[in-house]
Amino acid sequence: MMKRIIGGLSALPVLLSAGVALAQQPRDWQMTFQPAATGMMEQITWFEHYTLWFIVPITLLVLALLGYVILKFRASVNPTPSRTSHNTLIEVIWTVGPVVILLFLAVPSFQLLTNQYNPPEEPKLTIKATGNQWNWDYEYQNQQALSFNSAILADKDREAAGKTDLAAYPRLLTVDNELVVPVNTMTRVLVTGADVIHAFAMPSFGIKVDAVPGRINETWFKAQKEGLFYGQCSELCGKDHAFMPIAIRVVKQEQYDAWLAAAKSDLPGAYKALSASIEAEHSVASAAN
Ligand SMILES: [Cu+2]
Repeated sequence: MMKRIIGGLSALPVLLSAGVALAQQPRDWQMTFQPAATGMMEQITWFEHYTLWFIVPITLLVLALLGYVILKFRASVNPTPSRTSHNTLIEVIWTVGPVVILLFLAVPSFQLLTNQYNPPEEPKLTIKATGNQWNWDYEYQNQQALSFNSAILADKDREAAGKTDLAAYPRLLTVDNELVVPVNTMTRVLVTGADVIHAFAMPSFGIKVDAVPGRINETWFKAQKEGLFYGQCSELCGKDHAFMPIAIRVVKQEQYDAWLAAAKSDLPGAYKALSASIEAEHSVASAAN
């Protein structure tokens, strides 16, 4: 077991560096969050690290105290137990200490929560995501609306969709039609459900919001990195809950504009042109390396 853990740990940097060129998705033996692609996820990651600075020492302290008590006060070396039942100083310490610790946790926690509910700027793009059993409907609420369905890609359709590379298009996460958004653009997401409660979640963006039938929940993100990002429905929603992935492709503004213009009349063609444009860019980049 230990060997497997250590093996997994040593493989981590390799996996992480391999991940840079690929899509952002869960990895084998992943011990941490996925790398942040938004400022919000950076804040969440910071808060997680910060919290660990409290959790780890407290756990070690309690473990050490327990060990000390178990050894020092075991029956065999302590035949006549003390009858002490109160110690004012210790009682003050173990009341005030946790209160102070909770304050240190509460302040940044509420700050984070406030930031999540207060987008720093007006959205430039609004997308409505509707959860269905078991796929998503996306609606771009621009001057000219665009809407389409996004469902898990069946293995038999991989070839036709040009998504045979399992590293970039993994099983259970790849969809037929990705959500395409421009990089560094304030994006508002309106989330609702058509049948039962689903949840729209994108780990590397730091967003997760319930899709509740009959009401609209709102969240936002501003993706700072280009790439393909994977999330999943995160609310048990029925037998195919595990098969309604979310894929967001973050591209350059020009690529987004071209995709959007083409998508209105020819959605598959728009994706083909977008992939070609991204691939051309990558081959230029790797040639330059
Ligand atoms: Cu669902």
